[in-house]
Amino acid sequence: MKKKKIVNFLLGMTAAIALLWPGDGTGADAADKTGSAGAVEIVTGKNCVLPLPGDVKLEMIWIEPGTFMMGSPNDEFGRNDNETQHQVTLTKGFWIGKYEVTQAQYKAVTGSDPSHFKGDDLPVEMVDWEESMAFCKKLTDRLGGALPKGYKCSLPTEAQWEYACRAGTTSHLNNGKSIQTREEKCDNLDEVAWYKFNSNGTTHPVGQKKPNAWGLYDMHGNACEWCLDWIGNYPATPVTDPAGPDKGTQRSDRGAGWYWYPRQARSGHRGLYPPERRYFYLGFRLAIIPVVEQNKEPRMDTDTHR
Ligand SMILES: [Ca+2]
Repeated sequence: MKKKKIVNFLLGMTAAIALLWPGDGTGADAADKTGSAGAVEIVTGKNCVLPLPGDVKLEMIWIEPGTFMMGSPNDEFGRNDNETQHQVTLTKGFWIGKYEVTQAQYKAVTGSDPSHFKGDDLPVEMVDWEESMAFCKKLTDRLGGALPKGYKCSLPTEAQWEYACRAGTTSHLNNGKSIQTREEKCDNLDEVAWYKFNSNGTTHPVGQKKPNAWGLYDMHGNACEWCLDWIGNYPATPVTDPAGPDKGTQRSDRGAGWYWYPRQARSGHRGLYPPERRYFYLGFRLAIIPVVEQNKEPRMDTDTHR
């Protein structure tokens, strides 16, 4: 009997620890990886903090569902012709990282740091699209049942990214202001971004510039951010839960980075790269997104360029 009680006790402890990291391996493994990070609480409608291995945390902001105008008007300064303005409705809320994924977070999850510029609080860069998605997949596996039903860790779709970036604004930038220079210093951009003319040729610790109205930092500048979609043409008509075409040759990246010029940092600007590319200005931002039937009809493959 005594032996049975001990076994039951150990089983109970294992279950308790597993709650900290549902879907993880053994209790001992989970305890070793999570330290004293505490329980995961991911509830729709509320911000959450993901405890990563080694007491590293990752803050996520809840974004309500809604409708917005994606892309840019025809007369927007510095726009490209692949930014056809159209109405987008996102039927479900989602979470997106308060900051770009940092090197400390990337190391905690993957055990490696490929970044060119080194620093725990700097955004991770030199990661290709597959590696960025692998980070998200590892977190989905680790969080397991702690994720709300029907949600997974992922890169955000372009639409989710732009909706979160704009935070209700329709201006060039998410501080409600405009860009008026193509290849010169821009004071309006300086408020919210590290870019070509204030970065001193390097990434910067995340969260130093002004956040947008929804509390997100560095949506403009610092590291460019991979998004989920293959690049496709926008429709001119309203669309619901878009996620780009089924296939393509280039994945989207948004927000521009420390290396780029003002016009490329606009909320509506679309960056694009083959998924295997790595650059010292290209990282990503984690999202927790609904697994829904995405509308893939309105966009066609295209090879538009920066
Ligand atoms: Ca960024």
